[in-house]
Amino acid sequence: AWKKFTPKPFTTKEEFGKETVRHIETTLARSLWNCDEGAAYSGTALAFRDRLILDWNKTQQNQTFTDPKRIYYLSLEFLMGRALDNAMLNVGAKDIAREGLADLGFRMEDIIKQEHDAALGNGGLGRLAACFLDSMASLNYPAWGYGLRYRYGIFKQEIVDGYQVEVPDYWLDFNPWEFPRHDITVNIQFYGSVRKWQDEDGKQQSAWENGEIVQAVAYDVPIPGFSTSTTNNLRLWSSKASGGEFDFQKFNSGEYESSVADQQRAETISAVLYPNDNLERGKELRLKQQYFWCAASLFDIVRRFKKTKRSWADFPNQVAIQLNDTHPTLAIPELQRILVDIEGLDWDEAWSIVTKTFGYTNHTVLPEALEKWSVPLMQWLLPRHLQIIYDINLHFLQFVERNFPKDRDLLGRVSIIEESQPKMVRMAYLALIGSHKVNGVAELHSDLIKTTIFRDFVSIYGPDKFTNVTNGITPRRWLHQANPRLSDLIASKLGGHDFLKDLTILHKLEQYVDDKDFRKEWQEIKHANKVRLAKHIKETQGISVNPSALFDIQVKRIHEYKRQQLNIFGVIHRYLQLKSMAPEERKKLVPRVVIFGGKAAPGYWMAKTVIHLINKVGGVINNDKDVGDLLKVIFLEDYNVSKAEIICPASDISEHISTAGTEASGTSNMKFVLNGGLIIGTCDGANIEITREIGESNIFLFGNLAEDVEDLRHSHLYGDYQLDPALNKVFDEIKKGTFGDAGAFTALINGIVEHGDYYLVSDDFASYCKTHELIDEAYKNQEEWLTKSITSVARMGFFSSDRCIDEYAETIWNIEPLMPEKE
Ligand code: DL6
Repeated sequence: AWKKFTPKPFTTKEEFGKETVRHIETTLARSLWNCDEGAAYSGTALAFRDRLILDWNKTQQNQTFTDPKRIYYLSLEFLMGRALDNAMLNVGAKDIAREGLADLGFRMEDIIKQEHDAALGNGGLGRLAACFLDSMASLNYPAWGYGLRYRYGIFKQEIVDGYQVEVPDYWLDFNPWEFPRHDITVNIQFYGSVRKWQDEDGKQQSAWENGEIVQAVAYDVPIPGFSTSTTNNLRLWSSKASGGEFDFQKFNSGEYESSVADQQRAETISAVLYPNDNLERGKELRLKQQYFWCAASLFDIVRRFKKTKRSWADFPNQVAIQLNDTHPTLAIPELQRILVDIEGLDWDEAWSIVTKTFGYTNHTVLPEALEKWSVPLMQWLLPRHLQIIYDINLHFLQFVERNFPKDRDLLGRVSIIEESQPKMVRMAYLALIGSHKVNGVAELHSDLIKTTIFRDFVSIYGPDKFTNVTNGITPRRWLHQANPRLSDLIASKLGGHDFLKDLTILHKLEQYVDDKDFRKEWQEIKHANKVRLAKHIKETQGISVNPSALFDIQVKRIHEYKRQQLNIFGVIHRYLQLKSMAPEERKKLVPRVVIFGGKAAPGYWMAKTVIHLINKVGGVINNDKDVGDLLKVIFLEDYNVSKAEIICPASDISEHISTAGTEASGTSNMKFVLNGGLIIGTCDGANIEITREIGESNIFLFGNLAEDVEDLRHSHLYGDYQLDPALNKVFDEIKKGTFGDAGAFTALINGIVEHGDYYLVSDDFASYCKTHELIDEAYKNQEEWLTKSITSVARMGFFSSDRCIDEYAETIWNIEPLMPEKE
């Protein structure tokens, strides 16, 4: 049914060409003879953007007139990647554009590469938000994303001498995908004081006054749905000094420097994305960013609601707000402030609206990632919000006391305020208390939050407040766009590309698992994708790799819990074994290319040490004549979304090897399997559900289980700790200086040998290496491997972000799709 609503954006290549040339000549003021790939990209992007805007306008108009309940997705990160390819595929005119560009003398692939990634996120959490935007638009949900328009996205990573070096990512030189809305601004207040008084009815009133004002300016990014004209909006806020460029009064009175400084200070708020993944640092500017974005977004949401003239009680029937992690938690006291201080509602009435409006998604159980803000900082920056938080806490603790009168300790444990020095505001508790639903992002993770960080709250609210929504990925970007040949092969068997709208249809592929031609083509596609990656490696790293070798890939943020160190120790172990073999024996080995990619947070020294070790090991192994093609180690510089689109289709095996219980879900595991790669993984996050869907025989699981982790950690510290002997040999080799300055890796080794091996590297090492041997054996049987690959893809239907968004819509947001108006 969706098809009939979909007007094609360009029906002929001539029409596309005309529009593109018009933009090159007029919008860009370039003459055609001087049109390079950059200009051709810009012209193409602008031509597509025009079409998106028409759909965007219609969608927004339709939403305004119909006034359905909307979902607002608040995320401090949106890791969008490139937009042009996505826009062309979603509106369905890529082939026409390809022909039109060819007529102008350009190759589509070269034009797509001109675009700078929009990298406004760190990793999985930000990319999940981007997949959700795609799904919400594709499923016609009336949805808006709200985020920050960082001037600098996640840093660019360079590897110099084996070390990570960070380079700023200024991405806004030319960004055709955003629309500045200079008419949509919000004044945001910081600092100041709270005035309290009693009104004529004796009611206590509060006003937040005398603060410093910064202006939020809206930038809108159209989000096209796939094969539908629904085009939603992502609104990103940019900060600006209030009252224009700079203070003219100061300027005129000779205070030029200070007037410019004020302007710069205001603009700093949206300047940079904090580059931490699963780690909170408690920096004042970060808290400012959070409030700035929450306040601007809520003002906008409330303004839109008020235009409908509905009563406040209707607010939760019209508005659902999802908090992507605790970063937007300040939206809770902010809405309460708007309702009580500005709109004059009673506290209880307001609080009932607030809690019905918000839902909170937790993305981690790692203690170092749980946000806390110091009370003195909050008092200084947001004095009224701190009072409101204290009042929320008071009401909540009174409720707990009534229900658990004999449990004094419980009050301290669940209080929003941690009684430390200084006192801290526990943001996860505030998010939980202010929301009607709390969800984790994979089954194990959703279970774990109930037994660990939120255990007491399950007793207080009962289990129904907690739910699970297992993550998903958009098959449009992660199959159709990243792996067009595989998408087309699947379509040729399933009678078209409908599976991109309903991924469960993939199950029909199992019928073809024995079809010889189909199998052959499947294998050829995988090989071609490996050749494409090998070419990228040669161009960027200067290293030749054999595309017939087994490609073993681990790409994700570098973090001790994700255990890239386990992988590189495993590589060293393989290398030592290989070196100890006679040449004839070596011939029997399966050649491997082990590929790493990912950024370490700039201040995360241990993660940077792991990158350094990988590069040093690569330097030795890749140049060892005994090894030749049997083992290569590659560290791909500056991993990002557009590189992931080349990498994911090219794996034979990918690694998802976190210590059990630490990876909330993981989503690259889904991307790799959907592209026909098998995985080696621990029983962690979504690996567990992937196993259930695709079958145990199609995945290589290893390692200790989450339920045993605590005991093992305890035994390391207090029991008889035995280091794995093979791992010990690996350490001896590092200590000998085989991979350069041994001192550089002392802390990494000591963390395992002397400081309790928190991430259980030694406990899992034997089972990890053994499982890699099984992988080598399995890879020798290419026919069976191929069967596993096809079967796994056929069973991946569950992991579409469309399923995930439908679950949120039904169980948390209570919203319905709004079909686009008929043409
Ligand atoms: O839910 C998206 C993603 C999960 O797939 C990862 O497993 C999880 O580590 C990540 N969590 C975070 C949370 N930290 N912060 N900030 O990024 O979420």
